[in-house]
Amino acid sequence: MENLTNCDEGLQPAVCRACLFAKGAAPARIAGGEPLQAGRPAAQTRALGGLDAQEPAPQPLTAGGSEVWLLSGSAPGPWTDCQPAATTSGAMPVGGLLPLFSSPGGGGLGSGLGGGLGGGRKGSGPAAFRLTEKFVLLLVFSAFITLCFGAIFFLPDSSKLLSGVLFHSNPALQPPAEHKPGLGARAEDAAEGRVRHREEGAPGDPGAGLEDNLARIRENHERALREAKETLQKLPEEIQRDILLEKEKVAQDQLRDKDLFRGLPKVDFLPPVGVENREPADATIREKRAKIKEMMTHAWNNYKRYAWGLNELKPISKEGHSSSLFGNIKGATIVDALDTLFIMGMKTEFQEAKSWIKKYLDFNVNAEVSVFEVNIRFVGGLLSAYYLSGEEIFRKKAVELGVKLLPAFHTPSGIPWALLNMKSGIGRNWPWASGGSSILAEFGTLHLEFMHLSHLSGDPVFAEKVMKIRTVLNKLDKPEGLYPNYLNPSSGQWGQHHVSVGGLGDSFYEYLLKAWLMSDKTDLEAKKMYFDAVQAIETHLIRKSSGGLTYIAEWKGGLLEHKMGHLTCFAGGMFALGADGAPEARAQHYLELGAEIARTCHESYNRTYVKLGPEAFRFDGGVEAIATRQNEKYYILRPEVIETYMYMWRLTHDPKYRTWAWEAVEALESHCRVNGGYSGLRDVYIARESYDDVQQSFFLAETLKYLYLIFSDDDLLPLEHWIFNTEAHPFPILREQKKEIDGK
Ligand code: DMJ
Repeated sequence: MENLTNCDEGLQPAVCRACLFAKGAAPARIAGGEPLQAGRPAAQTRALGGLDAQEPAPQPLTAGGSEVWLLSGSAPGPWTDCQPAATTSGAMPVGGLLPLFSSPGGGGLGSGLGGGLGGGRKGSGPAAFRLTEKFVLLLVFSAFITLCFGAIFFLPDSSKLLSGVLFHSNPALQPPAEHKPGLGARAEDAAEGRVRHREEGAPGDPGAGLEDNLARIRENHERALREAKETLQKLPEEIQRDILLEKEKVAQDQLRDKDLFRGLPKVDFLPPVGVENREPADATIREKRAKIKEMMTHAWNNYKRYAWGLNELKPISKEGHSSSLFGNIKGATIVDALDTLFIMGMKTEFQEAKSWIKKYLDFNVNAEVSVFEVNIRFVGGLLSAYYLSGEEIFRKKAVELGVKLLPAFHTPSGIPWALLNMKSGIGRNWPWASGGSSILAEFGTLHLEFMHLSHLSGDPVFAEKVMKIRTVLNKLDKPEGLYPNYLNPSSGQWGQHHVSVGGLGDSFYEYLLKAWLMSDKTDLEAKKMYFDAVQAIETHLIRKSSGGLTYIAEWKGGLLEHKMGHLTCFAGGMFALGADGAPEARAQHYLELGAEIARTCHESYNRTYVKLGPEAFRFDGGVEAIATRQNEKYYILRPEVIETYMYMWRLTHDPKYRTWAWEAVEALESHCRVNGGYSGLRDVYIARESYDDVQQSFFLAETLKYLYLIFSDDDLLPLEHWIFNTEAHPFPILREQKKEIDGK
């Protein structure tokens, strides 16, 4: 079990698979204990690990056409974690375990069992075992192996064992249990925002049983086999070249790290446009806006009182809430709230936050983080704090974090990993994602931040990384013009053909549109990709219910699931914001489409008891805009519906959007506000409060900010000057972006 325990300790899951599975191994260390870099294909890493410079690659034992790798007991030497049985140094040779394969000369039973079992047969060598004894031993040994494999695959709890041992055993990174509230799962798991990019049927869903887990295991296994085969087809020179390339990349990143601390280039700070924050002329609107600021004060003060410096607040337990999304990075609420504090004029609080960041915000954490979440909340929060305040500390921290995220791009295709250990630079994907794929909404939601990182650091590397993603996407065929949610970073090919404008897909589309807008409308490629995608979405996903509600369904290999997520509701604002760039004849259409989505999402709120919407609602089985499954009835203080109201208000000034936004304020106050802050709810259809006890950082970053903007004049953060990232962090439009970035 020692090796399995090693698999618990933050090693790449492929390492652990390597211990038990036929090929596809990816030892996390090479000789000398140097960690291998993320992005090296699993099989390739195995070959490298075994090579140890001049050593021949370990040869697997071939049995019945399939290669078998065995666990070594506690083999010393470079492969300290897991070791293929046939390694040449420091490992117990296969023959040492299999008497019939042993040669009298050693390395077989004589040196293995013979030396050990032979304790009672002093002086006896290999020949001391008779053929029958050998046969019996072989039988016992094979029975043992069969038993082990049988237990792993077929015992009722084997899925746990496998996901813990083979993939990764850090419980924090196990798939969330968001669909389980009714079954005793913690709603805060769901509430951690991890749910955002997941879909039903993933592990943790009560509907996803052992079968699903085993299917996923098989899928992962097959992928490992595929990768191993690919590597085996490579010539040794190619492998060597890949190693060198990989090493160069790592060295470059290290240099960049050092350079950064020698100082960032001087950047002229342009005073931000539209941050004056004038009081609205209308007294009622002024009052409402003041109320929203009071809500922010309540949320912030309680976080400060009970969870200061931790990631989020548990408003019922009155203590900190740590989310695995951020590894050991701390202070998510502080960083996420910075710009909301700024625009609301909460200067003292902004200064407190700044001092904490200066002293304590540390990215050198030895834990895995979600690249996407850290990017949108931390990089995004720091960038906008810099652009609003001009304080250098925020620029420095943003670029420092950007550099730390770069190893996530060390994959054969350049499509980044979802998860990254920021200390070791080792990355991997969510174990539940189709065939080891990266997620469209995750790798597709880096563009805005990375373009700004290049702008502020003078280093084009960030922009290059995200442009590479685009190149890969543009080369691929899209089924019916749609972008599947899964893309394999090793092969650069799509995974399952599932398409969604909600979880797993959403902000990819948002970032195409905003990339175009943020480039001062010079990034025409992004514009084209956006409008092409929207056209395919309209044709294949957008439907109208018999009650006249327009909704966006999900697409699974050509079949529609008539369900819309709360997350999908952001799309109303997106369609309206994009209207401007559409051909004239279509502009009005997109504005109307935005309005229709806003109405549908408002209905999803209105049809609940608490007047806040569920996580997902359906248009089938005789219902419209209502959650029918218990595990879709929760509300975790999400912003998407209010975000759409904000864009619709700014773009149409139809007063109904302020009315709807105010309804949401009242509902939040009546049902989510508690002494210790604001809490999400487990069920929006019941009168009894069913608190999930999490005050999400995005409640301060997004929900309250969008509400505040709805009751402010349009000249507070005007849309002609600012682009909101997907976490509502405002970035200025990069005027003359081309000159500035290309000119370096
Ligand atoms: C936020 O972290 C961001 O808005 C993200 O893009 C989607 N989900 C959450 C809030 O629901």
